[in-house]
Amino acid sequence: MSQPLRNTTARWRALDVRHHLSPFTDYKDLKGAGGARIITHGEGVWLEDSEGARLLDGMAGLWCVNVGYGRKALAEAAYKQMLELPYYNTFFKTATPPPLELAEKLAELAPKGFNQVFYGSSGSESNDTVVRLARHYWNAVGKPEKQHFISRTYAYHGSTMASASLGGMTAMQEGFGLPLPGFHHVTPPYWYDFGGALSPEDFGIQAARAIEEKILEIGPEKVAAFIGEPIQGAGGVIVPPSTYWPEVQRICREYDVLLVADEVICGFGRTGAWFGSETLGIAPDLMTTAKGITSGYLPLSAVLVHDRITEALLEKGGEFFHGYTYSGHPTACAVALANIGIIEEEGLVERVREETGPHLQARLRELAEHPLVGEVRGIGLIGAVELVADKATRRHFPDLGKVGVICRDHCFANNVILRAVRDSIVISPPLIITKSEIDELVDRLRHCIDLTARDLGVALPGAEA
Ligand code: PXG
Repeated sequence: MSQPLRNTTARWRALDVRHHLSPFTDYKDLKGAGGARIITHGEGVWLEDSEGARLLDGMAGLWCVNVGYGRKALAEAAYKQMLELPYYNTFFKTATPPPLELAEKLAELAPKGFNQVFYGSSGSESNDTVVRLARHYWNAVGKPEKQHFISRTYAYHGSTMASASLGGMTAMQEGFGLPLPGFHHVTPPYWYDFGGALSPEDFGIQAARAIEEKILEIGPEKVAAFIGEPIQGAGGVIVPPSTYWPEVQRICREYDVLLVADEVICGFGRTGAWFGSETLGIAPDLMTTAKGITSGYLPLSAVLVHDRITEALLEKGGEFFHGYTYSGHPTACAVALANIGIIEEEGLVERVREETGPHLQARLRELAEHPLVGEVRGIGLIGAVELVADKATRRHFPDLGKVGVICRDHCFANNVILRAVRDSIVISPPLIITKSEIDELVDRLRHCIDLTARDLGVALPGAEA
């Protein structure tokens, strides 16, 4: 007989130590510290831990809980669908209604020409699908040698073997036999670190031309696609200079290279448009989405495919030997429909574009005066504050990443959840955040940057010596 559960923090943390391997974790470190902080409840932008502390979630979970926590409509959509038909596959000439209804909705929301959708359960899966789909496409149109992919340093496209190959995180590749053959990386459009003496605009062109050089090095006849997030999220919220994407677009067209926008973070309202491609002026051939499509309530992802591609596939693709048990999962798709319904009814995309996005960006830019802050960047409800040793020369602290963690830990201790990427603090709150909650978030962040400065012995104006 099973024992009744004793729901205590001590028990859960002990279970975490004894039985649980969490992602992206140094086990000795976490288990040595007695296990994870246990989060038990959520409402709006607020989380609660097992000790009753309230935390302001400045990261929307992991860049995904766009409509915030505690949405009954999403639970009800899942409940209803589970009773009707929790699961059935879409493999063998069957389908269920929710993925079809959702596909129509996605085609309506997406830029013109994205009329077909391929489902998965995560951003990683969707990017694996992109690799297969792009190669399938080039096989279909009689260019089977077009197999290579170009991406960027600091890109994050997932953690499966192919999506981590697309990604540009060396720690995820070294020692894992990655990247797989045929995956190449170029400089990201990260002016602060890579721009040197160039203006951001000139650097944007230079960073785009790095793609052109790579295409020519590999041979245009061998390059299948270039993939990029409109704004690189997990790479540190890298907002490209305005000159970058138009030049990338030109290059991809010129060399007949597919352009893939990874919208896993930027999609579903984060930048103040349904898709980051619209905000950044990109006209891609394929778009990967996940996270915000269900606001994280259930796992779901979708590759949106432009007619340019599907026309060839429908005509001469033959069977596409690819798919997942949960491709088009009816319950996940029903939740996605309800989630999109909320985003529409509450006008969240417009609110991010016109009200909360500009407010967050203005409040964050006030931090640029701080002695520790080298740059503030962002659009809509995604942003980053870069902490540096010397503002004038854009010099980082030695041991890059250490100061970011100090600041992030202060945030956590002060009940605001933000992430550190190298020495940038990144911000991506639920889209329902109010202006006063944004004020609270930025005020707490400023306090934590002050605490970080104090730890580093950096003098603050107005503070006693
Ligand atoms: N593309 C992008 C742009 C992402 O941000 C993925 C693909 C992969 O999605 P899945 O669902 O397979 O995780 C992501 C995921 C972080 C962090 O530390 C970011 C992500 C995942 C885990 C951690 O910021 N992004």
